[in-house]
Amino acid sequence: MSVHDMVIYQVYPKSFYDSTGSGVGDLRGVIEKVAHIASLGVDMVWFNPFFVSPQRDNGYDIADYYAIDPAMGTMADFEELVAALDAHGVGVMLDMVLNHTSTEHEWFRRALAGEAAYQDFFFIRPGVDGHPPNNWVSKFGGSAWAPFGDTGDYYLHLFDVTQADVNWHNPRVRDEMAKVVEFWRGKGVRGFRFDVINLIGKPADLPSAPEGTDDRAMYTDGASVHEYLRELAARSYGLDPDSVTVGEMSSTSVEACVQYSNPDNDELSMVFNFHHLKVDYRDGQKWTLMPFDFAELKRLLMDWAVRMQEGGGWNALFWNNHDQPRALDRFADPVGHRYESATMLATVIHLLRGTPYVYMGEEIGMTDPEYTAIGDYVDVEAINAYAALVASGMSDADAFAIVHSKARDNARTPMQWSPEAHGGFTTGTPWLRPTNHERINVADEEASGRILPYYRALIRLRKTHPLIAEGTVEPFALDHPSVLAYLRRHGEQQLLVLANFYGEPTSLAIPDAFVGGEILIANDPSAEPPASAEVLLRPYEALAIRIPSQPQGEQS
Ligand code: TEU
Repeated sequence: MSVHDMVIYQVYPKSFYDSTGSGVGDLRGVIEKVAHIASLGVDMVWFNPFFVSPQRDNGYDIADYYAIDPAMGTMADFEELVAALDAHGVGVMLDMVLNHTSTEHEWFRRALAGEAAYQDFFFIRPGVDGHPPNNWVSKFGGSAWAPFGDTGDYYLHLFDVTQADVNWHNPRVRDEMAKVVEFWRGKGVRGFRFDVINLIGKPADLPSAPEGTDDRAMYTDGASVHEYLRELAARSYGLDPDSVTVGEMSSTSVEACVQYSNPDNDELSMVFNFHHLKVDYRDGQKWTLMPFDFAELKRLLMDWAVRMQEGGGWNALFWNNHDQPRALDRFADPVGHRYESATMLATVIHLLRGTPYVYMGEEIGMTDPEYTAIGDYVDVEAINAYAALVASGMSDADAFAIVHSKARDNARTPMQWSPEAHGGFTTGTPWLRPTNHERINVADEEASGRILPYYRALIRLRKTHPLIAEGTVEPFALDHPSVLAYLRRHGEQQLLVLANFYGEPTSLAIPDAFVGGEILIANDPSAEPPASAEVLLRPYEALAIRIPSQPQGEQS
């Protein structure tokens, strides 16, 4: 199977379905909902981490890579889940958090207890004049260094203080990490998502960032990442033609991503980057409020599409994940035009060059929750950010407005299965509260909704049209103020994809060749083949026009 015609579904297990009434989702809950996943036509499910963890960062703080968090189920449940998905031809992708471990991991405990061999598993350094060893900051706020017990030394944590960065320069660490991947491959797992994997090549001397420069440049996409990835591949997934790997690349560059994902380099199948999801950050800062910059969004999406193609790289395509507020709320209109917005955004991603990912709930047009108090949020990042904003002198109301629009919890609310209590997610008290399940839920979508069928149709198109899976991409009408457009070509065939990102109608000129072309898919069921080279688009309309309309040897 090629990753080019795959579509991957993301499940946040804590919030998918609770089979026990504990208020937290679990593996048996996913087993109960396999039919929903399979009905989408996806090839693989990426599960966020469900390993043993103190849950300081919702499972991204792993204390044991080989065991399932008892709150989520047992190894037998996991094996049953793999089999249940496999029965529908759906594979499993696990989240490998190999850049850091929980400070409750045995390696860190033994390091703290004084075992030198394990101290070399982490970055432990003396302070400088009573200050941390360098000026790096944690992505969750504050210094990236914390006291290492009472030794007077510090350990590095680029994320939460309980997530200690692991020293990949140590060959024993690399052995251990390859063993982890092999263990899960032994359970039939063929997909791996590698968390912030472009941070594993930080220089061993951990230099401070020069005054006034961004410290991320010091540790991101470091020279040795590529070498370590190739080594990991060679020891585990590298020779398996069925393996699917995706690296999460934090603050990366196209050049680096080409290298990670060009098949000739034997590193990864594809990469996630986040540049297009920072177009509503003021001055590059997440904890701000700003309407999204459409021109920049377009420029970034098209620039990455073209440059990844030129370099033979492969992108993972996504609007949503467990770290991002819902794209519907950020880039479109979840109130007045929910159907059009959801399907327009989906069209843009699913017809592009790359592998689309659907984040649970996206397929029914789920939105950010309508929370009203800071107490509704549980994510460590949101809580730290709120405190920092208030400490900086901002009013509670302004700080709340920012958290409300930016918090990762926006994506983590339970999957809304039905209009019943807690969206049918749990019979207990949900760990995070859904707010609009009476209006937005799977049962209603199945009965009479239009978003879910549209997702199924889009996913099917990739499987039936090499034009979508394999075609080249080029931007179209880059200067248009409200339409994102691109062309795909494959042999004789061409596809023109148009998406109006705004609530007002607009028009644009298309190449004459597309006049009278076939509508491959449109979110307006009454859309007709264009009668002239001037196409009128309704609010949030998405339209894909194909020529020639009846290719030989391909069924639509
Ligand atoms: O996220 C990496 C990452 O860079 C995030 O911190 C992202 O920038 C942030 O969430 C946006 O606000 C990965 C996981 O996806 C995330 O859930 C983890 O918290 C993080 O790594 C640490 O493992």
